Amino acid sequence: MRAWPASEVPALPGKGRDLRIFDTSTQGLVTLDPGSVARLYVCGITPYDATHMGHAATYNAFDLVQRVWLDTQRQVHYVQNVTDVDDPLLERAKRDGERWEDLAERETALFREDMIALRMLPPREYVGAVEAIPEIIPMVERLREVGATYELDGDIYFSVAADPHFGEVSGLDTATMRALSAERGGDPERPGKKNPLDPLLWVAAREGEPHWDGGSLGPGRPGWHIECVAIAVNRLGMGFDIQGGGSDLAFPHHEMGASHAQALHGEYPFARTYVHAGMVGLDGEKMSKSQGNLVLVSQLRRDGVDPAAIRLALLAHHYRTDWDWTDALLDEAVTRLARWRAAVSRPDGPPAQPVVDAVREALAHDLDSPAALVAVDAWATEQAERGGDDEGAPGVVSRTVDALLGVAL
Ligand code: 5CA
Ligand code: ZN
Repeated sequence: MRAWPASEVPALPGKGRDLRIFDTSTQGLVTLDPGSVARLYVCGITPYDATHMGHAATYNAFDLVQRVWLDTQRQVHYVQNVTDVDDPLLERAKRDGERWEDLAERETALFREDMIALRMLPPREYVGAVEAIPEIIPMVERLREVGATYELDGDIYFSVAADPHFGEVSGLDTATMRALSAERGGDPERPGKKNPLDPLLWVAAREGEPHWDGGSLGPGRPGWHIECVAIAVNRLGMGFDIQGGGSDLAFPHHEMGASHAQALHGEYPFARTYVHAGMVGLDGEKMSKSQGNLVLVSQLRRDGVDPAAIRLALLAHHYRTDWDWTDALLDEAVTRLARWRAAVSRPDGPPAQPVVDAVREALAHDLDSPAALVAVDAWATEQAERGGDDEGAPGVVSRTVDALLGVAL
């Protein structure tokens, strides 16, 4: 699948610091040591509705990861998927009397436009579930060979008992796992399963649903978790640096994905760290396509909102906190953007290096974007109140804000 064009990342003086980030699996901060090519997998959209602020906030967090790594003069091998065949997409297409392929293509195209507008750097590889089916089938076959699967009325399940490390990503107790499994696409109540938590690897063809020739698996379509495992492991290998997504993916999606890969390869771990962004809500409810309580990036753009202001509104929250979208947040971001733009429009100003250092420091410390904004605010205030005579300082600040925060002033 085609990704989207990258906005330019200006070079900054000096070099950034190594990223320390909170790992869900160990519940602590980890200093990553990614080598010359950092490896990042972020779970992509299920394209049945447009990008909302929750998606945008999650992709913003991982865009910061990529930008911090680029600033340490590393390359970044970033892979993202598109879940372009799955139950919610099929249900929505059916409801609206549309071909599921058309729905997926249209919403993916809109997502790309939103990502470009928000200045999110693209993944190096952007891969759809449908195009990954030829990779998924042999993986399920191998899982069957190692004894990690069983069949139920033609459907193929993964046995969580096959991975001794099952449960270590999310660290949840069984009752919580069971409740979340029911909420998030699992089928813990289905009779005949060995463990209620066992997830589907291959869904046997059903009347009126799309299916593919699965070879020895029979006609059907892939389960959700194996999709991301195939796309990630075949491009990044085992033990890549960060598996990322919103906190709603820690269980079951990332837990199951890790177990699929670990059982398949007999190697540990799937990812070195599991990083999760908080949930963005509206009026106290998680913003979700299924609930329909959405503030859409594309709608705000149509209303004439500057995407740089949307991005500043996202950056005003630490990525791990849960927060609610409000119109007031957007107003604050619009004001901040105007102040920053005025401050960098002069030829000289207060020294820029402290701002570069502070933004780098803030982001390297678990992506503390609110602290980064405070540093730029302080410089803009100084510029407005007293000015400064460092020639070129506004240019350096402007490039810092662009390179590290993805905001073009
Ligand atoms: N296609 C799967 C991942 S393989 C999926 O979860 N798609 S999604 O469209 O539902 O979500 C895309 C990304 O946005 C995921 O990382 C998800 O965790 C994140 N996300 C969804 N809703 C919110 C929200 N309200 N706040 C923050 N992030 C969210
Ligand atoms: Zn995923």
